Amino acid sequence: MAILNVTPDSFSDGGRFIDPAKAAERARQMVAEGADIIDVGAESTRPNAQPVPAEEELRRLLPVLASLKDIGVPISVDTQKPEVADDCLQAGARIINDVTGLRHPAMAGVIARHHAACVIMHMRGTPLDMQQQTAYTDVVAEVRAYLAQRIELARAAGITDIAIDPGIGFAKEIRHNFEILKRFDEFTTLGCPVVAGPSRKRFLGTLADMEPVGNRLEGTIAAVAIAVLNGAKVIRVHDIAQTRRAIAVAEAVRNA
Ligand code: HH2
Repeated sequence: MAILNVTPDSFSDGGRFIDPAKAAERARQMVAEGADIIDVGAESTRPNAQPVPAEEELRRLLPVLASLKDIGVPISVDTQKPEVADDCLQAGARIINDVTGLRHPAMAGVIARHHAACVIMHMRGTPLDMQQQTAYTDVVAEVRAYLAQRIELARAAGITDIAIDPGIGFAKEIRHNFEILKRFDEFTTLGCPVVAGPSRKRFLGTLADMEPVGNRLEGTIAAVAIAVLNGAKVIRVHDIAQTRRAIAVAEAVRNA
C-alpha cells in the first residue's frame, strides 16, 4: 500500500504532491515500482497536526482521484469523515482507510452502501492529544480487543472486506511500537488481513542515526521485514521499490 499524501504538512512528504498532476505522476511511479494499492490522504495525522475541513479535503482529493481512474490498482482514501468517504467512493475509490477505526457513527454505513473495503486502525483521541493517551497495561492485548470490537461493528453494518491495523505511532509510547512489531502475529488471529504502517516514523528516530526523517529507510525496511515475518499482509510505506525487495525476502522466510 503506497502512501500518497496530498497535504502541505505531512511529516515526511508534506507539500511534495499537493499539485494533482504531481500526485498522479507519483502514483503511477509507485505502481510501476510494484505498489498494489495507492492510499491517498489529504489530512495529516502526525502528532499535533491541525484538522482539515471536509470541503478542503475533497478539494485536494477529487482531482487526484479523477486522474487515477485508469491506474489499474485499487485506490484507498485515508479519511475519517463519512462525507469525504462518500464522495471519494463515488469518484472511484475502493477502500476507506480510517485511522479512527470507524469512530464517526455514519462511516461504516457509507462504506457498506458503496460495497467498499475498509482499513480499521487503532488510535486514541486525535492527533492533537493522542500522545497524552498512551497508558496501557498490555498494549497488544488492549489494541487487539479494540480491533475485535470494531470488526464486529463493521460486519454488523454490512462491510465484508475488512483489514485491521494496530496503528504504529498513534497514541503509543516508543516502546509500544516495538512490542507491537514483536507480537504482530497476535493480531492475525482476528481473521482479517493485518496492515503495518511503520514507514519513516518517529519511533525509529530514537535508534542509531535515524534522525532526521530522511535517515529512516533502512529502519523502515527492518520493521517491515519483522512485520511480514510475523504475519502482516499489507504494508503501508512511502518507498515502494526498496520495500518490495525486503518483503520478498521476509515472505520467502515466512514460507520456508
Ligand atoms: N499512518 C499514517 C497515516 N495513515 N493509516 C494506516 N492504516 N496505518 C498507519 O500506520 C497510518 C495511516 C501516518 O503516516 P503518513 O501518512 O506518512 O503521515 P501524515 O499523517 O503526516 O500524512
